[in-house]
Amino acid sequence: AAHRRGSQTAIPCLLMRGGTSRGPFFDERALPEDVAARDAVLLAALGSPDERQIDGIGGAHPLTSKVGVVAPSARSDVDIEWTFGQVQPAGSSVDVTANCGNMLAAVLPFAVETGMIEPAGDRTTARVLTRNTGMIAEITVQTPRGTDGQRHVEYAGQAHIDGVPGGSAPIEIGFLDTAGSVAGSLLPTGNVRDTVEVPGVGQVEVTLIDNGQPLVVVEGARFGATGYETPAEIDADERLKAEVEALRLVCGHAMGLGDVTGKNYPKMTLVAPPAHDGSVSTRSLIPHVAHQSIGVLAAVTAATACVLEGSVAARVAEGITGTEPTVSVEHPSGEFSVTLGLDPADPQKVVRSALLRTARLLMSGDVLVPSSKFEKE
Ligand code: NQM
Repeated sequence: AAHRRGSQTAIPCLLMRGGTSRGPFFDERALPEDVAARDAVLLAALGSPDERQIDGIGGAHPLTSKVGVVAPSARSDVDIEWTFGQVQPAGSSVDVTANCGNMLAAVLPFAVETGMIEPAGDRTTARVLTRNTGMIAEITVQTPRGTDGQRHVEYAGQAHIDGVPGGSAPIEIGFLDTAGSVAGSLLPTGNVRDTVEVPGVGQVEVTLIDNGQPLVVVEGARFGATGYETPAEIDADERLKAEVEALRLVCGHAMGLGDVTGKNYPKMTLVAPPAHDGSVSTRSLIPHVAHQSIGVLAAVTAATACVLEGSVAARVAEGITGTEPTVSVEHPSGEFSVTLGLDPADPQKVVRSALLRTARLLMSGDVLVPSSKFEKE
């Protein structure tokens, strides 16, 4: 449990990489119950608000300014629950609205590490509820016996995900029912493709879609981008970012999300024909900074867009066939393969998705916050 250490409060914490994201994970019971007090502690732990997060353990980028709060579940259909928190480094709020499939990959390892879940054999499978959206994922991690005869989470292995150097043990993730996570339905406007009028830009064709992550899918070419830029090139292109943000604000209203000026969603996905052997090329803004690869549910949603006839993504995607297509979503550091399960009776309907992630426990101990933050309750 949390305890005093001089003028600070020490809170048990595991620092973990989940997929291509990183952040501290907590047992919910070690944090203040009151949400405002909890958020003050999480912000202090990361060092926000501050662009550099110099007074905390955040990594000064949206992908490394994330937290996970995990708890056992009382539900019979779920083994473990967690809340994902997104903090913009310079921001002063913890956004618990949307999904994060990268941080999700570290939740079951955290639960085994902390004794919330007993390893069941060489492989341990659990159903994990993301409270943000109600999404349930079935996740399998490797839990072989160690030299001490006990079962531990295995982190070492040969599985590679682009965006993370080297190999790791595979973590298998399966999703059902991810449609409408934040926007309420898969196609919140009811259309596979819309034309919106954007101030200063003109008419733009978009696909507004949410199969786990609310996305605006648009051709990079519409903004004079090739769609193959590096994240640094996108981050440096003020004109491109301003036009994409203008589009985002219009699409926020069209998607029923209201004024999204201060919100972390929808994310922007610039698509182009595949540049390598993949199905489609993507560049993501999350929403103001370029993603180094692509989010997990963002990849699921982009892949889903690719199979919907008439969508902006389907127009540039190549080589997707069958009722269980593996869609290779290209991104700035490689590709992300998502296997979609299509309804055989309606191949325009995606009913499940499966993919591979990895994770690693990086540090185990206490994170320290000024006690004035912890006792704000
Ligand atoms: O879409 C970044 C990430 C994410 C979210 C973001 C994610 C997902 O890569 O499931 O994983 O889109 O802000 O961690």
